[in-house]
Amino acid sequence: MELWAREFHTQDMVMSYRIKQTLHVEESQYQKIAVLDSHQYGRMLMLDNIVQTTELDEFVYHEMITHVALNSHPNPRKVLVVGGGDGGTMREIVKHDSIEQAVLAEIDERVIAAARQYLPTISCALDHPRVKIQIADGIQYVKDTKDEYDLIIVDSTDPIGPAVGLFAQEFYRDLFAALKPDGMFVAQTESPWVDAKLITQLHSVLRDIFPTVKLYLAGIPTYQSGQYSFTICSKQYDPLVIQPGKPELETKYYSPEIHKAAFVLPPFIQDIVDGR
Ligand code: AG3
Repeated sequence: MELWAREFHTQDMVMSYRIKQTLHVEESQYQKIAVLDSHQYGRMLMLDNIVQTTELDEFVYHEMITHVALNSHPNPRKVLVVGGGDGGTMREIVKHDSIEQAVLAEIDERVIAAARQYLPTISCALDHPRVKIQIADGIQYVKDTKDEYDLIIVDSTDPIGPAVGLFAQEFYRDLFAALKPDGMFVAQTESPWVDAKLITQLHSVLRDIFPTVKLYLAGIPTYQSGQYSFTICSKQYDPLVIQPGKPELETKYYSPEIHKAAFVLPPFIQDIVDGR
């Protein structure tokens, strides 16, 4: 028997994966959690039928959502990750010796448990001594925090269901207040091919809040269209400039050259960012 898992990337576009084995399926308080072993991409975590991460391509996303900000901030000590229960973002953050504490605010502890059990290469840093796990609603957590973090990373799923509030103006205002006066904020902001409107709207909202707002790109084959975007906002530092004295990182996608190249946008994507 052939087993296929599929994700609707849009109403009109489907991605299918041939599955070797279903490792785990559960319905948590918040969502349906599945870990499947696929032929093409290895083990993958799905939440409500949306692929969050796969063993084969996760490094692109996790390296790019962390190292661009951590290398353009001169001395990041305290970082907050909203979402990110699989632990991949934390694994990259703890590569930076300057980090004294990295807090994970994940709403669904079952995601953490599933990642711990079935995705050890991704979740391996969750027990790191500088990592602190808070089972909490990230929106409320950020609202209750003031002037505390050097960097906040929103490692969320798509803006549907419980994640809608993570793409909202009120949340971004709270985020700004939760950051130190020289803080930075990074979020995954979907694909310019299928979510152009979202990117235009987010950038317009964020430019009213942060002095610097930039989009950068990475190739992530299991996400819609394969070309994915991140948005970085900064109160003070230029996100394009790698601060002096940063040690070389052990990475598979990120490099100092990629850091700069990722901000080079084709004109049609620049138009999306500028709302033209
Ligand atoms: N969160 C990113 C998800 C977006 C993927 N969207 C999709 N496949 N439709 C990733 C979490 C990894 N830590």
